[in-house]
Parts: sequence; C-alpha cells; structure tokens
Amino acid sequence: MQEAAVRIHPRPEGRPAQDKPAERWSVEAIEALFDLPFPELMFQAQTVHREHFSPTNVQLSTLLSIKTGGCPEDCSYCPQAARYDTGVEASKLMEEDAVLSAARAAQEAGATRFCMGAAWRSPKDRDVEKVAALIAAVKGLGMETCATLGMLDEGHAEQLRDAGLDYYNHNIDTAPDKYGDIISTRQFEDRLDTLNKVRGAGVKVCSGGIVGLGETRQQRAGLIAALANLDPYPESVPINNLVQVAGTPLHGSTGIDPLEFVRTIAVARITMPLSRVRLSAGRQELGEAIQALCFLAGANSIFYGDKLLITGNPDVSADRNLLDKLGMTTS
Ligand code: SAM
Ligand code: DTB
Ligand code: SF4
Repeated sequence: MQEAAVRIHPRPEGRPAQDKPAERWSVEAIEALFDLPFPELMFQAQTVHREHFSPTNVQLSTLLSIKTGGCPEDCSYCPQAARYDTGVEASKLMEEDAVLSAARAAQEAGATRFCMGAAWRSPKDRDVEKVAALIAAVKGLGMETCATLGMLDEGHAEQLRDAGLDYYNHNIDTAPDKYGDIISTRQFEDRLDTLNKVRGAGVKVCSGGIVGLGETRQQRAGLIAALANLDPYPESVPINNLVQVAGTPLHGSTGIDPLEFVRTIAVARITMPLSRVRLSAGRQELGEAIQALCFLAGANSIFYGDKLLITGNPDVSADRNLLDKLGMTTS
C-alpha cells in the first residue's frame, strides 16, 4: 500500500505563533497526498473530517455583489475586470436598504453567513466607512458577516471589525509560482500582506483559490501548501472551480478533471482539519454526483443562492433537493 504523507498536526488553538513558524506542509508532502489512490485519499480526508466536524453538516453562505464591475485589476479569470469585454456594466456601491433586503431573503432561505463582494483593487477610506455601515446592518439581523473588498490599507480591517465583521475573504487564488501568469497588477505578497492585516485585527480569515486555471498538479499542491502554512491557517477555505466567462483571457481553456477537483477538496481537508472547506464557484458545472463526492471528501460549506457575484449558481431548490437526497443538514 502506498504510504500517506507525514501529517504534522496544526498548532493547538491558543498557542502563540512562533516568530518564524515552521513550515507545516511541504509542497512535496501535499503532492504525495494528491498522488494517493483515490480510495486512500478519500479515507484519510474522511477520517480527518470526522475528527473535527459532523460529516453530514454543511454551512450555507450567501454572496451579494455590492459593487459590481469596472475593476482596474487584470485577474485573467474575472468578469468584473474593466479591461475585458464581458458585458458586465460597472455600478456604484449598493444602498443599505437593498443590501438588507437581500440579506433578509438569504436568512429566510437558510443562509447563516452573508458575504458582500466589491470589485475594487483596494477600497478608499470613504468606501470602508460605507461598507462598515452595511456590515453593521447585516450583523443586526443576526447573520455572520463576511466581506471581500480587495487589498486593505492600515486601519481598515479594524474599522470593519468594529462594525461587526466576522470574516474577511481574500483569496491567494493560485500557487506563488503561477500567480504572475494569472494576475500582473499585483503580487502574491500583496495578498499575504492584507491577510496579515486581517489576522492582526482579529477578524477571521477566509482565503482559498481557484483550480482549473491551467495550473499543474504541483501548483495545486503549492496553492494548498501556501494556505495550510499560514499561521494559523484560514478558518474558511473556498475552493473555486474556474467559471469560464466569455471575454476573459481564460475563457476556452481546458477545464480541470472533476475527480482532480475532488482530490483538491480532500487535500484541503487533510491539511486544514479545522477549517470550513467551501465548495465554491463552479458547482453548476460539477453536477450532483461530483458535488456529493466533494462532501465525502470533506467539503462542509457552499455558496448558497441563485447567483454568485456575476455568474450563476445552483438555485436554492436544487441545493435543498441535493442535500435532502444526501440526508445532510445545514447550518
Ligand atoms: N476584488 C476583490 C478581490 O479580488 O479580492 C473581491 C472580489 S473577487 C471577485 C473574489 C474572488 O472571486 C477572487 O479572488 C476569485 O478567487 C473569485 N473569482 C472571480 N472570478 C472567478 C471565476 N470566474 N471563477 C471562479 N472564481 C472566481
Ligand atoms: C470566493 O472564493 N468565491 C466567490 C467569493 N469568494 C467572493 C466569488 C466567486 C465568483 C465567481 C464568478 C462571478 O460570479 O463573478
Ligand atoms: Fe477585480 Fe477582484 Fe475581479 Fe480581480 S478578482 S478583477 S481584483 S474584482
């Protein structure tokens, strides 16, 4: 039988970070997990999953694009980058009433977390003030709050925290050695800098990536290693399957094999045992059977609602139907 990679357990909660944290996971050890026979990998992932979570529960997060399009960045997957002709119209920041009614609808449909996304490279001080008011309003409904607004300047994370922000989403998106092929208007290190600010402010970290960007398996391992070696690793890890949008440079590229996507979920579960691993964008393309395998591989959160930011998502009734068929509960 093939040997599994050596797994080093995460630093227990509460133990202070070391000055120079030891790398918990090498890219090679993660590649060795990817290379396991599928049943062995699934068994390891399920074992780790059951140590920390009920394997039958899925957390539901709903997304809302509060400021759409017109983004100056060049992320080659993104329909909201102004430079690509994707048909997405730029719009202003939404008003509080409209955001609140979307949050109420999400809550009534069963979502527990509401994630507000803005197509900014980096919000200005006045943007942060306005979003802080939106966060306070959504928090007032009794929902968990999440925001994804781009790179943060000094003091922004604290301002959002004080308004009631629970999570900040900021994806590292791909492996450090693939980053420059996908985005040229910022560096991988810029993302780490914002993640440090978020962590420093005591806001929980939501960070993950996209697979299907044309990366190698080694680079998928590099993405997971970069996440798992954050100290501490993110509480929430969205794994997106690239949604190919006409007009973006990545439109028409070869998608990832669905079973390789399941492997990526399993490897994220094994290396980040305490995280919510979210089966994120691209679920429509995966179909029910692959999504079920993702839950068996340790995914325990989804984006829930008929729309992601721009693109489609399975509708609420389809998700309820799937979760009912699988006998799964939601939170
Ligand atoms: N502008 C902010 C930023 O980039 O951090 C926040 C919004 S941005 C749309 C949030 C994340 O959505 C990106 O980091 C990326 O991981 C994901 N994303 C964007 N377009 C996608 C696509 N076509 N398929 C899958 N994920 C995508
Ligand atoms: C994340 O990891 N995925 C979400 C959320 N965080 C902000 C965004 C997915 C976007 C998919 C393409 C779109 O609809 O724009
Ligand atoms: Fe802008 Fe974010 Fe899209 Fe990149 S992913 S183009 S930063 S909205």
